[in-house]
Parts: sequence; structure tokens; C-alpha cells
Amino acid sequence: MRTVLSRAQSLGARLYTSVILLIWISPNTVLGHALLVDSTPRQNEELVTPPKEIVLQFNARIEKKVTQATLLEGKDHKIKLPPIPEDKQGPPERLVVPLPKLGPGSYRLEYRVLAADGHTTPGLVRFKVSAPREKPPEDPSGGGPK
Ligand SMILES: [Cu+2]
Repeated sequence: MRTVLSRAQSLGARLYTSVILLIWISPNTVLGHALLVDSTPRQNEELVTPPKEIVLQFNARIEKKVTQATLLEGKDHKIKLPPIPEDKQGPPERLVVPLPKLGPGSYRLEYRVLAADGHTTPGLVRFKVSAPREKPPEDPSGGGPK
């Protein structure tokens, strides 16, 4: 009887250890997801100069080769993007999306990245390019109130 009891106890101890291990491991598993931690332009940023690229910074390494990205202008006008470079020299958590020449407008980049843990994560970065400010009419007298 004693042996049965001690066996049950050791099984219980093992289960307990497993549960502790699972709790301890799972935050790391969640971190395996590629979540956006920073971007250039930032979310909802308004720019005067159109950006030449969008830089996405994730919390985990991503498979750059299989990244999908779509740029939309206004309501749903799709803008063709050049292929995303592999960027082997860059950090594995960073993705650089080159952009074509952009005019003023509201843009959103929709992306889907594959993290090293095998999970794909969709995301979205919105930004605006404002129209260049109209230059004030030239005043040969040198300006100032009239
Ligand atoms: Cu994941």
C-alpha cells in the first residue's frame, strides 16, 4: 500500500512539475509570434515627404522570403509594390518594404509575416502623405504686412 501511495505521490509531483514547466514555457511560445513593436513611418503618422520604404520591427525573427505585403491607397486602390528584398544583412526581426513613388494620400500597408515558430500574423500600418504646402506668392518687396 505504501508503494502505491508513494508512486501516486511521485506521479503527482511529476504532474505538478509539468504544469509549472508549461506555465513557464508558454510566455516564450507567445513571444514566438511576430508582433509589430515599431515601424517607420509610425502608425497613423502624417508625412510631408513621401517615404521611400516602410520599416517594420517585430519582436521575433521572421521569414522574410514568405512575407506578403499589400499597399492600399484611399479606399481600396491597390498600389503595386516592388519585391521585398531578403535583407540578409539586416536584423532577422526587421522587414524593409520598398515603396514606389507616392503622392499625397492616405495609405495602409497590410502585411502577413511568418514567424520562426510557424505562426503567421497579419497586421496593418496606416500613414498619410500630406500635400505639399502651397508656397506663399512671391513678394518682391520682401514681405511684411501691407
Ligand atoms: Cu506563434
